[in-house]
Amino acid sequence: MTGEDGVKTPPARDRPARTEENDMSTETDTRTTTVYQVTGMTCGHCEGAVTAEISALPGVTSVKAVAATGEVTVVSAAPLQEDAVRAAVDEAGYELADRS
Ligand SMILES: [Cu+2]
Repeated sequence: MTGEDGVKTPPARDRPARTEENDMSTETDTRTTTVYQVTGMTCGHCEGAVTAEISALPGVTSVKAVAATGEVTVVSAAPLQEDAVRAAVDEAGYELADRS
């Protein structure tokens, strides 16, 4: 995300709205919403498996997995360690895509 010369983009955390393609953590009060990209999900069963595994992580309050887009939206009390999320997704049989 390179702006024009002299134009500074404000820090991400200061901006309330985010674009879908920029899947980074957003802090809202004490809750953190993070959108992860998971590869390999094809149906509701996949969504359920990923949701169940990530829901089991400490501090996670909400998980919404969408097989069609591969997006998994996780709401947690504190920012999650990506390694932990990756392990949970792996446990479910899928793969967490690298962020870019
Ligand atoms: Cu499936």
